[in-house]
Amino acid sequence: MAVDPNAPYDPDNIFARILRGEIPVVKVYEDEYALAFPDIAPQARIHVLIIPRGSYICATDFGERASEAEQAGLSRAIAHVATRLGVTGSGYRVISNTGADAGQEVAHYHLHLLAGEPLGTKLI
Ligand code: D5M
Repeated sequence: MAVDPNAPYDPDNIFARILRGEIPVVKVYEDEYALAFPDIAPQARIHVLIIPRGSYICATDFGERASEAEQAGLSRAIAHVATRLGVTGSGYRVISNTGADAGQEVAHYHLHLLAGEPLGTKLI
């Protein structure tokens, strides 16, 4: 079911559980602001999710409530992940779905990083 961006944050959503270590993931990158791990249903040769550690539902929520440090931290995490994956030269795409029309399924703000092949018009 699509996420309702106006509903309260659900602390038991799957990414919150991953952040608490209740569901194991392969950590591509982590720091005090962000965690990155492979998407379970990859839509490109490389498909990694980057999530803030804070409890934010979507891009609107994150943009409105996250501190400057959290926003800068997530932005820097994108660069760290891309560097770690070795795709800064070949290129990559960062996408975030918010709400029903975008098809957001998990109610914890996340960025999809797609790379590893010519992406054309590929979205997720
Ligand atoms: O994208 C939500 C994404 O989250 C979707 O591409 C699948 C992915 N997903 C869901 N559960 C997991 C686990 N456990 N590990 C890794 N990836 C997961 P959205 O933008 O909300 O449609």
